[in-house]
Amino acid sequence: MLDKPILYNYFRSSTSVRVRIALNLKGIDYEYKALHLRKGEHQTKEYLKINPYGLLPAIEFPSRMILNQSLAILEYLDEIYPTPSIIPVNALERAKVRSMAYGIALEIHPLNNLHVLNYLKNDLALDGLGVKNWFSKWVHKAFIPFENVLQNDKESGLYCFGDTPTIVDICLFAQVVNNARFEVDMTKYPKINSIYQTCLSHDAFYKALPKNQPDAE
Ligand SMILES: N[C@@H](CCC(=O)N[C@@H](CS)C(=O)NCC(=O)O)C(=O)O
Repeated sequence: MLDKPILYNYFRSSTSVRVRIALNLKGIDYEYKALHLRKGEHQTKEYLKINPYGLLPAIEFPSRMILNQSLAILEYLDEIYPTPSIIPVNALERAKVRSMAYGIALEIHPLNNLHVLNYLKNDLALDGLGVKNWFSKWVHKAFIPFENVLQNDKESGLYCFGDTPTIVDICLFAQVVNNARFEVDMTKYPKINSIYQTCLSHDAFYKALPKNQPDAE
């Protein structure tokens, strides 16, 4: 038996940021196991035994059960450690929060993942500016309607859904953090920016930032 969960992750990985926030929110102590994405440490034989898809993060629980896919991990953590909850209890509200989180996690992240950007650079010979434009394009495509929804939704408050953090804020925060590296123009998103600032002032989010991790460069 391990004495605490092991999080296989990388300081800059936005899907790792998501899981770190949830662990912090729920006060779960964990071992930080860093794998360097740029050095390909997520593709070693050893790590492929942990996550056969070769993606970060993965979490190994004291029982030795291993989970990958950040959203599945967030949902599992919320079921096992329900307080504070990051997904509402009411079925319709749960669906709404999931739908908003997926609007970021499924519509932006997969298009802007490291292996996609590497393919654009190495196989399609896109230069640095081209890659940045690609990255921004998919962010804006989802952020424009997302901002609009937040501005008109009576349920949005200090956070995307009400006044406490949910999986939507977790996904949004991680995405906004990632946007900075690609110089995405964030001037048109006042509500997103205000929620990001609220998150930033929350310890659980702040501690999950790339710069606060042991492998930060
Ligand atoms: N849908 C997965 C995506 C995981 C993922 O793609 N993680 C990125 C880091 S943010 C990764 O490992 N990329 C490695 C690569 O693209 O080669 C999740 O939410 O966990």
